[in-house]
Amino acid sequence: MLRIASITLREIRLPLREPFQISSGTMQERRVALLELRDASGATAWSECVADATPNYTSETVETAWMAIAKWVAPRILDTPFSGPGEVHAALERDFRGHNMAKAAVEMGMWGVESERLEMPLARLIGGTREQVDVGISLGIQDSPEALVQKAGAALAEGYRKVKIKIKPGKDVAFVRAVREAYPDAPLMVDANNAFTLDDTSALEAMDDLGLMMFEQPLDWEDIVRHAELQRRLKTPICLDESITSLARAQDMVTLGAGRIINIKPGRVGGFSASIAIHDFCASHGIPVWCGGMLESGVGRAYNVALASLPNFQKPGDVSPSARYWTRDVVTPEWTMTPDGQVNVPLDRPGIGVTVDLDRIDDLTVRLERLGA
Ligand code: OSB
Ligand code: MG
Repeated sequence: MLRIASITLREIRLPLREPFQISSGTMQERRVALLELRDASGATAWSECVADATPNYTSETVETAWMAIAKWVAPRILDTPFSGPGEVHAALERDFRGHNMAKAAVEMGMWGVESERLEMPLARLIGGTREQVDVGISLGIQDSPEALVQKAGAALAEGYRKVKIKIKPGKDVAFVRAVREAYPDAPLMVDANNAFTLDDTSALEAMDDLGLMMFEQPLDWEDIVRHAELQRRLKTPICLDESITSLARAQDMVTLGAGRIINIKPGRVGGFSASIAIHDFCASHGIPVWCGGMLESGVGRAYNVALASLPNFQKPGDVSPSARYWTRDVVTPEWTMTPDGQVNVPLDRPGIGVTVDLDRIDDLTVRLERLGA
């Protein structure tokens, strides 16, 4: 029986080593909400909310997620017995609309607590089968094709198994073609974060012959139908990110042919139960999935690595090592990558596999709220 007695909610500020630019904005630092959940049995676990400062990926922000957790999500689950974390998503969906990142932070934390309570590695608790996960890098928009080629080359030399290039109109074909010419056989893909429309797909058509693994979310953040039209025009597989907010949206994608690959981010879909349901559905429909990232701290990364150990996570995930993002992470050990581009799934200890550095987190904390006993 899982019964959460308290949740301590904190916000920390973590400066990125270098700014990260996507089509809708630039991030210099991450504002991260971290949760520490405590079960009535005494088991505890940390989790992370992936909402950022501004609503330019989805509509959620740190502020909205904080409010949703404090006002609705936490009160719904605190002191409430659940037979396991698998019941939590349905309960939250029944009572509250939206706020997936807020729900996910609590729901995933409850999977974390369960893994501590049952003294199992989190990856094993959720049915993970891999001992290592393939790692890709997501490169922000660069000033010039030359700068991008240099970054891509460095990433390939480091061992990354996939290079994802952020694009937007005007910073697209020439940039991606330059990387393709420099590295003819490299596993490359692009991510537009909604920057294109069906009315002008010329850049996407021009990139259709570059041997890219996929085009990630070229069109509107909620769109399925137009992506289906676009997929009919392109041979490169479309991968949906923003549009897949639930199992139902994944089913819609398959029904309408709106994409052939899904990027699963547990925060975006409301947590692990929804992620696993989408994973299983995709497995049974021949749709490969991979684990996306939200520039998580080492806490959120632990959940992504555990999730990516499920069998249908067939392509490298955006689960880069700590040093790609931070001068110093908030967990020990920090996340590292092997020279051939893999991250080891922590299977040698119960729980999420890393320990939070509480002194460091205290130093970085800008607000704290205690919910429950
Ligand atoms: O679209 O995948 C995205 C980061 C912030 C918002 C959206 C996205 C991203 C990334 C980062 O691509 C991937 C990572 O965490 O390394
Ligand atoms: Mg994306």
